Amino acid sequence: MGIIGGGPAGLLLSRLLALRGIDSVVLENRSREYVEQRIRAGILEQHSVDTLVGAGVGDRLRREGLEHRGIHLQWPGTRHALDFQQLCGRTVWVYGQTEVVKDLVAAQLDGGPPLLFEVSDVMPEDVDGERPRIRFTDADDTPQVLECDVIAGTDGFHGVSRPVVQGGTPGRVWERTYPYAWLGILADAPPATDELIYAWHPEGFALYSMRSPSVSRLYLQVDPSERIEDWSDQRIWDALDTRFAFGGWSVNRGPVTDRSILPMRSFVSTPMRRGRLFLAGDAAHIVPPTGAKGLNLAIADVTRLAAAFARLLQDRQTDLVDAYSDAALARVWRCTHFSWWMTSMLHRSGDAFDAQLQLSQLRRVCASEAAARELAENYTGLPVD
Ligand code: RFL
Ligand code: PHB
Repeated sequence: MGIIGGGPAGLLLSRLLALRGIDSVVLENRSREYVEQRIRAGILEQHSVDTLVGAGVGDRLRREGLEHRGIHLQWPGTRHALDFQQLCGRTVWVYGQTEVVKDLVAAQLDGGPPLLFEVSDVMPEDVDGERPRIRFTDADDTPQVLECDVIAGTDGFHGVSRPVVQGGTPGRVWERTYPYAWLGILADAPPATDELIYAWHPEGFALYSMRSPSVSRLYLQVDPSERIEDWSDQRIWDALDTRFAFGGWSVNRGPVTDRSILPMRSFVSTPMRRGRLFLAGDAAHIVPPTGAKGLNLAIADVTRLAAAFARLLQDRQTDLVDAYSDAALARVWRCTHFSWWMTSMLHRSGDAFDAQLQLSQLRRVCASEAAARELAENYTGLPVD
């Protein structure tokens, strides 16, 4: 079978299929260096960890990943710890998406199915028939055709697969663009906190995250029209100090090694299938990063898809592929709601009434075990059926 896109979704799908004895070819339009360096997500739900370990790519994750029992919620004058382990019996892990991708690429190149980098002109064809194919140009500029039983479109938000699905199925797109963006930095500085801090502040949201005991990952809410050139290191650190201010505590500074501004949107494209072409991960849906759900949803999608493909190709039963889109979308919408809710609770809208509602909601989450558990269950990931 053919897999378009070698991000975490495509690479993990190929691995899960190989373990079930199903051949695949992964087509990636970027270079290996590029996909391994792209800084993105950092939080893995327990079921994502279990899936990676079960797929035989969890050794380094278990050695180097940092298990986190909870998060801190903060607003001026208050920093409150939520203990996920106590609230719902589950935890999350800090382990960079870059590391997940490196582990998956290494496993694939070590005797796994073919993974072709730097391909171009990728196009799925005849997806409504029994024998779809993918046309592409390989890294040596030679046109190629890959005949497939089924095709997975795991080519991210800007890929070619979603337009093909939308072109042939009655469906629709659901979208919300938020009037916020995140300025994210990676810094060689030991995190000054044991758990992530989600901070509400009148000047805007800030998030204190990390990648390792010596590397911090920090985010600031900024206006989407902001330009990264206008943010000097000094300005970034000063804004972080202001928004995280709490007693005598302060943010640890260090050399900034990466910086970017990211737009925030919710996006769901339904259905996630046309004929023998199936979408998974960011190709079908995007969530704002506030709930740390994007990578975890991509992993949940391909776990479901691998089982459905095995059922189709090995048992010749169509029940699981037929159920795939609706079942995956149920989880997608839960995560879409949670990510929207976290985003709405924590970001400065500029409206004083909104600010009072946000503070009331934050106080409620910290005062009521039921409200805290609702956040904890969603953050650590609801069980996969
Ligand atoms: P990806 O990672 O975008 O991979 C798609 C791959 O397809 C390739 N591609 C093509 N290949 C062949 N032909 C074409 N025509 C192609 N077009 C594209 C691309 O080069 C790429 O390699 O999608 P995938 O695999 O679905 O994975 C999704 C995740 O990357 C994404 O959801 C997360 O990064 C979102 N996200 C977070 N998710 C979490 O679960 N926890 C987090 O803490 C978290 N933090 C984040 C995030 C995303 C962020 N950004 C930059 C959007 C923080 C940030 C800053
Ligand atoms: C990250 O570490 O990149 C990260 C953590 C939590 C989020 C989003 C991003 O909600």
